[in-house]
Amino acid sequence: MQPTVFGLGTITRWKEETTKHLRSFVQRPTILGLISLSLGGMVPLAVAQGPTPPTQPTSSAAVNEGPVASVANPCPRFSAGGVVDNPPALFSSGGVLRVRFSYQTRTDANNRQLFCFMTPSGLENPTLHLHPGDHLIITVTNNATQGVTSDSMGPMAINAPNCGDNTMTNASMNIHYHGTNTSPVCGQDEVIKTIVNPGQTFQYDLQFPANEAPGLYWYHPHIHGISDPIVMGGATGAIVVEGIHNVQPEVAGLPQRILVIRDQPQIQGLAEGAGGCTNGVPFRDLTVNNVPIDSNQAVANGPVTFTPAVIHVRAGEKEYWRVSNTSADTILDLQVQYDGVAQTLLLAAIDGVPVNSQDSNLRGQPIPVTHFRLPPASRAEFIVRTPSSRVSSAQLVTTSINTGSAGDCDPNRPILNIASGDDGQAGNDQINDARVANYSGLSDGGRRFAGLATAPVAQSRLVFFDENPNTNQFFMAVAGQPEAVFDPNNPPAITATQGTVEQWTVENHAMENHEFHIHQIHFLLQSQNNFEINGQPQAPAIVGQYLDMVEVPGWDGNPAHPFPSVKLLLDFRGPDIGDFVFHCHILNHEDLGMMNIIRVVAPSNGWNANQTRLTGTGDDASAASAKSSVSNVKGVAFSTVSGGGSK
Ligand SMILES: [Cu+2]
Repeated sequence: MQPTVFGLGTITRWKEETTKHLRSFVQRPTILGLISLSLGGMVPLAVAQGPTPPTQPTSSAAVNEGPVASVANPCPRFSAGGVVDNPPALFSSGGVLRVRFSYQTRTDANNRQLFCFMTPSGLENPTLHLHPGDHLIITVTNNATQGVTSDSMGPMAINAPNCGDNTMTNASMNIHYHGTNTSPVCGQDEVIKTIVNPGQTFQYDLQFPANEAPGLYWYHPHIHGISDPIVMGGATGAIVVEGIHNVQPEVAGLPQRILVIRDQPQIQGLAEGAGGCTNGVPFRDLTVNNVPIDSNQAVANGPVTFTPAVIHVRAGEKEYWRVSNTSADTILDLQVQYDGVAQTLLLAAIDGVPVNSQDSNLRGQPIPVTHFRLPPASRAEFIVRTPSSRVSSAQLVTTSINTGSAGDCDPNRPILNIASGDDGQAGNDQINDARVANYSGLSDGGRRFAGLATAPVAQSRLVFFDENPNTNQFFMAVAGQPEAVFDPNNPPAITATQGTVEQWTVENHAMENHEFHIHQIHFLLQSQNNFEINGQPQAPAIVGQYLDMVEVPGWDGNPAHPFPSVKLLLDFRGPDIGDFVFHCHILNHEDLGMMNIIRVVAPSNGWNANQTRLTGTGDDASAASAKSSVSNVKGVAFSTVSGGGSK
């Protein structure tokens, strides 16, 4: 059957290279679409409330609490040079954290559009503290008074089965729980179909696995086409899965800082330097915990300066810094410098997983580094020794980054001035996440990836980043398939089997860096290949670790040079089945199409969990499973939106 084109849209973006993008929305009649989101017979708890709310489902775990009213003075921001405190924090109790969010937008004095999640009491983007096994129940109302003003995309129909509304607009929102190994079903960490439009209320009930690794995660909206301006607008917050003190005992009892680094459109609209990044102008400005570090060029073509934010520390004391790069587009290369000398940081966790904690023994082993490369969406947690009284200049900086001939220039710039003095937050237990809990015995609870390195590989695949500079299309391509920009109505490009391990090679065919992310699972980074021959350094400390983000540098364009690539072991041994996405986490690229869908299906004939494939091809086995699943789950998908389902 010929596909039917039923919609066209254009998107405008800040950056010249991506100012125009033509999307064709292709409806593919497919039986597989019918089971999207509902594999495994999970019953969604989510509720969309329009102007005429349908009957509300309830369950013991999730009680509908009604719409969340708009909050006055939303999305507050601090002044440049301000003191950085931990964000406000909320803590689970009795296995549940209930949160009510009003999603709002406003325009700041520099005409930048801000976005945020506000609690009814006025907390902005609070850090959500949970324990493994807890439920995170979020009732969120989309109170955005206007859509993304930089976006001219028209409404787009989302094919059934739907989760919430069935029309995606430039004012839609949803929430992704980045890095969490939670379920991709409607009402949990589902982003392909989940649509909450202005005036609507949606309820999440996210169950964290009992063996979730203790560490730092984060949340943000994930609507395709507008994720970049929304994340840059600031609708992001940290999630802490508690317990790292019993996996990396070195961090137990230390003063703790939660540092959420964001980016936003540059305040002066300065142009980046051509090639070589010579003029000191960054692509985006940074903020840390909403204290801005705007670039400032006082004289045309003159030097660009930055005013760092400030923290107060006690001299010569160990602290535990938990840094989330919640930038939309900005890669960081973090370094702590005392009088210009790079300090040794003890890296305790990457992307929510304590380093060296999954295999060999129960006690993780921190990794000493003098800098750490943090792709957008990645997290680094490390022990810092604060400067002694003899140090005159102490800073957290990001060193200069050039992401390739088609990429961006980011100069060396300061993020924090580290000021000695005991008047700061460090050790201030009045703020209840200002200190890591005390050690209370080694934990075996968070080792969900143990044994991945030696598990049999069920399938090997090649995926790659590519760009078409003539059409400004960005692709997350799968070898052997035509390149296509993302469309939420497309069928999955890859079908994998729950219970297996796959080895993926991720290449970069484009001439700028891209950042690989897959939802729902982590992967073991086996190797970084062909980086140096393309003029790029390997990132330190990440080979052999369990990540949800990895950077693949740009190709240098020399036909004699192989593409840069990374080799990954993907862990599908967890319980999650369903459809979810893998994409570049430079969100500007994701919005332009650099995303694709994977379906994980329950094992069927020809497969054994944790074993290699026995007969047939993977796709054959998946198709057989999908067909049988249709009859099992038909009629279940989202019927509870008007039905009254329970868990
Ligand atoms: Cu990218």
